[in-house]
Amino acid sequence: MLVGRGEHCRHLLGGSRKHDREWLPRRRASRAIALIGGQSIRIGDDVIIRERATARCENGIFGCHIPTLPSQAPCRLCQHSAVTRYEPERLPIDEGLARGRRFLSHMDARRSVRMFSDAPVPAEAIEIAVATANTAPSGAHQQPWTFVATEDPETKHRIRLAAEAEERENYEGGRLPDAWRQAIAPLGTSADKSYLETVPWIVVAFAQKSTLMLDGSLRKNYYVNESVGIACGLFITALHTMGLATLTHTPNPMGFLMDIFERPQTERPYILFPVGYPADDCEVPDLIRKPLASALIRFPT
Ligand code: IYR
Repeated sequence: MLVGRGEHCRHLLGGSRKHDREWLPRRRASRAIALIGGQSIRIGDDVIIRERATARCENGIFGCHIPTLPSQAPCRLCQHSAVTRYEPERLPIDEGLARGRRFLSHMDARRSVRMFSDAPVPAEAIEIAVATANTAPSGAHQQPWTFVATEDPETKHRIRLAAEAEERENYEGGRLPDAWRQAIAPLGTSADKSYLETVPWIVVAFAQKSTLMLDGSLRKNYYVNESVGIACGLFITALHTMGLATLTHTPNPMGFLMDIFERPQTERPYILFPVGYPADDCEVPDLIRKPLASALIRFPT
């Protein structure tokens, strides 16, 4: 019995070209799922165990887990239960506030960077950042994101050329409307995107408008923008926590990323993240954040 196109299996196997144009019999597909369970990222036992359970669960597949309602029975295959206790650490109020203040000051020190060092960044840092993004809440827990990471110089070169071609149209070809050009003028940006080749990693977040399921059906996803946006925020936060820098880069239109990364038509490029350490002489625009009074309004006043 055939279960889906090769495109889908490539998705499950994390880019294996071997299965690109094949239809796989169900037996092979099951092995693929088990393999994913076996290959789970090594960031603590907890993650490994949960990835394995999800991969085998009949209620959902790798990256596509559908939560069951409390009234529904646990999964017959892995006994993944419908509900579980949630008991986060209950902090004394002062301790919670102290942690919050420390976290705020940590995040307030983050800046978007365009001047990167070429110093290597271990693959595990990318795995940690994507695993953090993967904790994001999402519409119907559909987790409609794919993060594709490359450290391949040839791929980074192709991305730079394509991004600069689009940006030349934006900056020099008059594609950016005047008001937009004025809004970004203080940032001093241009069509030069040489940092795309300096950085050790480029990570692109793709949004899944729909997800191809193992049985070949197409599942429509809900609140895709909100979900992927939150995941990207967590990704940036994790990078910053590891002392790494990035930039939320959108060299629009970004269709070239679909071709370069061979993504299925169910996805669209969402944000391109160059990832690395800031250059030793890194400078950033001297921005001021708007005051809390402009960001937070208490109602009624
Ligand atoms: N994508 C272009 C232009 C640009 C757009 C915005 I909105 C910015 O905040 C900065 C730049 C570029 O990356 O240069």
